[in-house]
Amino acid sequence: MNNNTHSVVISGGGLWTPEHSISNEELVASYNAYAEKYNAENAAQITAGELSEKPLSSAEFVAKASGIKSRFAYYKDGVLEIDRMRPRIPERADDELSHQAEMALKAARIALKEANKDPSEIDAVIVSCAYTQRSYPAIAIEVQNELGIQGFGFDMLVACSAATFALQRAYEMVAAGTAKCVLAINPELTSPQVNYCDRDSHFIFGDVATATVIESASTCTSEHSYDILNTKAVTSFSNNIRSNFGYVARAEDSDPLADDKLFHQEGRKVFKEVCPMAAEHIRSQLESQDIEIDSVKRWWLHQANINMNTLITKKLLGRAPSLEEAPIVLDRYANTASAGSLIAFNLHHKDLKQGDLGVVCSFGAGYSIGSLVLRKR
Ligand code: CO8
Repeated sequence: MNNNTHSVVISGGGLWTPEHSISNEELVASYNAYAEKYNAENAAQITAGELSEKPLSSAEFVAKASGIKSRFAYYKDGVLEIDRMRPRIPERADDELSHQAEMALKAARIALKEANKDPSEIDAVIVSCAYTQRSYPAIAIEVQNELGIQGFGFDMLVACSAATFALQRAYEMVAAGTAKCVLAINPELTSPQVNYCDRDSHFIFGDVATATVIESASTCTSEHSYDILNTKAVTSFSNNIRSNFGYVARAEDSDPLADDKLFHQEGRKVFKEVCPMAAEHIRSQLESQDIEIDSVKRWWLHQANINMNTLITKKLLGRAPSLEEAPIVLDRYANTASAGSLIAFNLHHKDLKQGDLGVVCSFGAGYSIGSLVLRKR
């Protein structure tokens, strides 16, 4: 828990949306064709009880259970091919810009413009997301190099809370004086980790990139900026959302393409356990700041499931929030790992008036919850 005694602000945000999208109908048609082919090809083993039949998916179920109607894809090619079921992303040579750096740069350039900042004024770059496509050199250092930024950059991974935790680290760096102006970027390239052959999770994720500029109020010249009044983070270990993808797999002689190396979860348990944690987290944070819950004008919440968001805000407000109060973007974007709350922020903040309060909050894998209380300047 901390108080903003050094006037640290968010001075700009950037959102980059990939050009390709995949509707529930397209995704489900492809999954069902894959499942029917699998079931026909393995009919004897399924009848003998040696293999389980692949159940069929439904676009209506997906929309009702999750609120997701569509998702964006960095590369759509390959995802809907029933003999592939994963994106076909061309490999790039070491001297070419990496895919994630490309996504990061697109969002970063928008954020810099919004913040009215030149790269020469940035002195730290954080790339924070659910996965980075390699361990080193850091994607952040590649982005730093492309933008000609002096100073330092590093990558960090905190799954669903990568974006909010990065904002908190940026806040602390500016408050402590170890950086003057920080660019925090979330290139969420989730599609390579989605198991498009799994009925229960094939619909959940989409690709996107968000970026945010954090600096001292004394240097801020942007039109829309927010005092960071308070930050709060918590983690609590859970295996209910997991991916075993990692560099040790080679030494373990395990199958690098096995299902457990992709995103998998106990969705029901996550729902049940995370909602009360998130609601209590926000409630106690606001209470510690003597902020009445009803005085918060905007809730930029993590976007994993519309029913989770409704339940959390109902617990807080005692009523369902309007879409203006708690914007939902997951109908178009799906779950974008850590970027969801910042997509909501980027699309829904410019109408706020000076003094209006808002809360950014992420919740999910880890478990992890990260939140910031903001006030429009
Ligand atoms: N089509 C049709 N029917 C289905 C489907 C489908 N696609 N899927 C499930 N069903 C069926 C089930 O078989 C079940 O049938 P029955 O009642 O006969 O057993 C019925 O529908 C209900 O199934 P569930 O209980 O599984 O359904 P829920 O109502 O619980 O909804 C959800 C499933 C949508 C997954 C829901 O549980 C949920 O959203 N939970 C929370 C999930 C969450 O927040 N997860 C966090 C995600 S992690 C994250 O945000 C970042 C991680 C890092 C990034 C990873 C990038 C790849």
